[in-house]
Amino acid sequence: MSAATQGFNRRQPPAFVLQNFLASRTAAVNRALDGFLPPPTAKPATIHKAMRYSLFAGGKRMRPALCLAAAAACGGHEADAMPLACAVECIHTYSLVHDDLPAMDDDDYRRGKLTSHKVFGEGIAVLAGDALLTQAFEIAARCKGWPRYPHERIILELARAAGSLQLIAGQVADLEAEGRKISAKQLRYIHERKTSALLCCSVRLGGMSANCTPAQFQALTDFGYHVGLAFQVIDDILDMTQTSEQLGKTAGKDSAAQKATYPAIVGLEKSRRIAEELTGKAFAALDIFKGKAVALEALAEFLLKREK
Ligand code: GRG
Repeated sequence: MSAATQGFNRRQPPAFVLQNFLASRTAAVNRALDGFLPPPTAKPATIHKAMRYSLFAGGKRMRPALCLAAAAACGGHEADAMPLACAVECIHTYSLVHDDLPAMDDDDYRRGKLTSHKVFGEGIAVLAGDALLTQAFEIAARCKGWPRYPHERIILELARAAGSLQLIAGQVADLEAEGRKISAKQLRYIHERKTSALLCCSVRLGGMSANCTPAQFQALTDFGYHVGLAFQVIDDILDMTQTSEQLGKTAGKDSAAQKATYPAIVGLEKSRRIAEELTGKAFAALDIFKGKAVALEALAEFLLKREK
């Protein structure tokens, strides 16, 4: 065997670099979203400008990244997962636009920019949120479906995560808990719905686009559930410990609004431990992928250590 061939045989697969993964996938998701949305000049231009304003304001694109990473872990093609990754990001952005409205969290900044209603007025911001939610289903409707996950199963997955038993239920419970003392169990109920449901849906859709096995689907569900809960605990910690400039949104809002959060109920140190434990459970769920879920592992670690 020649020296060159020996070198070839010994070559290791390239190390996974999360920064490169995130940069390339964010660019790909932005290109795909640009293609899915009506152009900003389409009439009525105001609504299309407003939809694009919030969608391209510089979000971290964590849900699309999780969706694409889950597809890869199951041996699928990211191109098949891309429309679903974009659909989830549209739903996520709609929820942020509506959450920032004066009738809800009343925030002036999001993703480092003025919120939609501050730029376009409340009426257009409500409609931009509505249009992004509807756009998500239009994008998802174009997916053909897969043998284990027919087309209607995909639409059902999105509808359930965004609906009145999950995302909206979490927001309702969150609104109703404001200024009241709630238990850790009630807080968990809010986090499961307000945050974890859509993150979990992202990885499940990625798996579905790879026609994943039932065992892989269960593993992705466990992973998404725990990563989603850890994400919210970290979000609450960051709200308390970071500045508005670092976060790109108003910091310290939770305590100002007397919101129930893990740091408020159990303190910062215990909250950090809870986030670590939840991330540990998310990692454990990935065992079934036998080292093929490198991107999901790296994302879970990144979400635990993030500073914004
Ligand atoms: C209005 C139906 C409706 C729901 C609103 C999104 C939401 C529910 C409330 C916003 C406040 C909040 C703490 C939501 C939990 C999910 C969360 C932490 C969102 C922020 O997600 P990031 O950090 O945001 O991924 P970017 O901007 O990076 O995409």
